[in-house]
Amino acid sequence: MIWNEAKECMSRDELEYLQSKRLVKVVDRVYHNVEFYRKKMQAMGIEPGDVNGIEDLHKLPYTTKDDLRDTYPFGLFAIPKSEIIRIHASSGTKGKATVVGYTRKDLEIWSECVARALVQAGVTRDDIIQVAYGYGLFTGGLGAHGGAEKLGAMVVPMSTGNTKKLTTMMKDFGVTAIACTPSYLLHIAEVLEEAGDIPNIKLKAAVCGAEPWTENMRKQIEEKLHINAFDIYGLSEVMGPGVACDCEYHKGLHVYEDHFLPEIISQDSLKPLPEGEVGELVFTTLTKEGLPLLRYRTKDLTSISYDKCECGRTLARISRFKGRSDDMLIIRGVNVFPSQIETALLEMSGTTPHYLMTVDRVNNLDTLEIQVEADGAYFTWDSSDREKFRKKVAHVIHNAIGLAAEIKLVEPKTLERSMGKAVHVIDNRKLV
Ligand code: DLL
Repeated sequence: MIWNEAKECMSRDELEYLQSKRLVKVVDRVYHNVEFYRKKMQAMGIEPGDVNGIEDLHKLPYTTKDDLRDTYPFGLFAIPKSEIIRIHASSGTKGKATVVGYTRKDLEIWSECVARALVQAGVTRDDIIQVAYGYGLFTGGLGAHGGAEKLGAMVVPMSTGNTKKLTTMMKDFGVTAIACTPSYLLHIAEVLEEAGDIPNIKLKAAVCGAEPWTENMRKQIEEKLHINAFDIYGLSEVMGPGVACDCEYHKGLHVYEDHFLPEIISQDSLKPLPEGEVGELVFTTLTKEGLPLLRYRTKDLTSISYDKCECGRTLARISRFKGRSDDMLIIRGVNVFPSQIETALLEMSGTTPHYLMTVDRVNNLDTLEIQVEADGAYFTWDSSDREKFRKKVAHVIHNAIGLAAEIKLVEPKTLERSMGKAVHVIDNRKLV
């Protein structure tokens, strides 16, 4: 049985005892196996023996995405590479991907966590689930896939991209559950609606995440498709989808705290905040072998509650996300840092590093246009040379951010210069 399948959760005391035991072990492991942590702890005058339980968590150093970048690709791995059986990666800052590695046991625990989320969404082994997150280096596709297989449901590994095929299979196979981003599900709903196919589907549940969405969007999805929609959260550094998920009461996302120890900290003082206050979510992984992380700063803003949920689960709940404390955008499920564009432009000739991104949502699909200032010489070329160059810029930017964008080359000094922090992004998406 998947732990908590029957809501047989531990008491908070039992859970905290387990967390403490696991924390002591993970601190010892990273101290002895990861030079980065050993050096950091030594610089702070901490030894593994100083951490005897979760009450000592505050003594430990934080970890950031930049630390992963600086130790790229495998510098934070805590186990020989021969034990790593899978790699995933997400966007890093300043041009380097954030690489994460999993041992066999890590993959088993990941599947278990996603299976828990699916159970919370009412999915069972009798369901047919379409996984319409991207497969590949992104953790969404294979993460959801592993959890659905663990549960024993019938998995249709759709991935993203072919909505017509997806809706046809949804009808023909009698698909009962779907895992995809909420904006994509709204798009799917529109396609089904236009074809008059809503009465012809058997969908009953959706497990959506990977991007910000609102309670309103959740309700829209539920009403349009006559299903129950759930909010699943995760990040590749910590594991992937399945770090937390909401239950049928939709009063916050239950964090799988036996594996991921959460804290909410103040972005200014970096000190832990009391229950209920909004701050940055931080995780310490308690069981990961490949890439254990101490106090990883997610940059996601939320609050936490330790009250027992109406569903009976004792697991802490985080509220729907209030945004991020950095400039990361999530466009069509892909994490994009504007600085990646600047880095790419600086590395090529013929452009200046001045750019403006405009993000829109058309038919529930994100669109991205990027205006880039070209060198003056560009405007003296003939139109076919200009088009060739525009395509080159589009290719370079696509490679840098992992996402195709509509590129417009504009004359030097046309983009507004700011007196303060440069404005590089206009995000017109309205999360209603
Ligand atoms: O997005 C993992 C995932 C896949 C989660 C599928 C859920 C479903 P990353 O690409 O590393 O991993 O992006 C992680 O996405 O720090 C949040 O800012 C955002 N995010 C993820 N889930 C949610 C959610 C995957 N339910 C980043 N609500 C995180 C709001 C979310 N934001």
